[in-house]
Amino acid sequence: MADEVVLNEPRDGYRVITLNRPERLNAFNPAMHAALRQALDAAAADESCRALILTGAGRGFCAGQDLSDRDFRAGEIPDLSATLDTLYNPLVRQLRDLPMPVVCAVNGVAAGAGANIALACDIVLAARSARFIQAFARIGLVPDSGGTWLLPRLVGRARARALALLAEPVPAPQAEAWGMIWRAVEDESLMAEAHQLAAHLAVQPTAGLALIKQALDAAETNDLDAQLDLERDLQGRAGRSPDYAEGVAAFLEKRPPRFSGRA
Ligand code: T3D
Repeated sequence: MADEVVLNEPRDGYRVITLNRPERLNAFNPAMHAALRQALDAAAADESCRALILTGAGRGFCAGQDLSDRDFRAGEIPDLSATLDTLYNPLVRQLRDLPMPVVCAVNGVAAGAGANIALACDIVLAARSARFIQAFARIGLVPDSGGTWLLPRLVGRARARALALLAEPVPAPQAEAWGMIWRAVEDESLMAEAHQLAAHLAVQPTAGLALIKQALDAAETNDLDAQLDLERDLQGRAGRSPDYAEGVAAFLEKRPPRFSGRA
């Protein structure tokens, strides 16, 4: 297991996916991209998996692209558009489209694409000692993996610009104060809190939560009129789900609901 670049651990109702190249702060190489995509595919295909935790092994969450794969001494001029097209963009799309909530447990530094992949998750918890760095400008690149889209929406235009242009680290408590992440927690309690959240989400109306994700994603580009129409359509689907009937019955019978998670 120590030589697997992504660990995929099933728990009761959810999975823990761990980036596992700690000697490089879990920087992405092609093998880690492939293993992560495969782990996400497996989770999406598993009906019993109703939430995910994404975290990193060792002292970092993810340092973005593995820069030791970029050897200019060999005369290579990498085609970074192709890397984004084939590796990072499909990964971000896959993460956003998963039919269950993803809790990102940011255990340490999250830099470059590593920061933006964390921010693309549904609920971001971070250890107080973790930091987020839009490291791209330090090496002449543009924030990718959705960073230029996500950051202004999360922290506003002024902060997004300064973060991208200065590439300064944002400590987790600051990220929480700015609304960039859900919560910064004590380092020692990070994983316990992530498990608690995932276990809670794993017994919620999963299909309904997927519709909520869909509505909030669409709201980023829809006008109010279009969003009202979408809410009508999604609510129609939610209202036909067995979990809606169960939620109402549980409320009326004054008992905890037993959600199946199905549509
Ligand atoms: O290329 C494309 O396909 C386009 C896509 C780009 C997406 C991107 O993510 S571009 C941005 C790439 N990432 C970075 O520029 C971040 C580089 N890393 C750092 O700036 C620092 O390591 C950190 C700020 C993240 C952490 O600093 P620190 O002082 O805590 O740790 P460190 O000593 O720098 O790193 C520890 C080890 O991890 C070290 O190895 P060593 O010396 O112990 O053998 C370091 O070289 C290695 N490491 C860290 N980041 C990377 C890395 N090795 C390869 N690639 C990395 N990105």
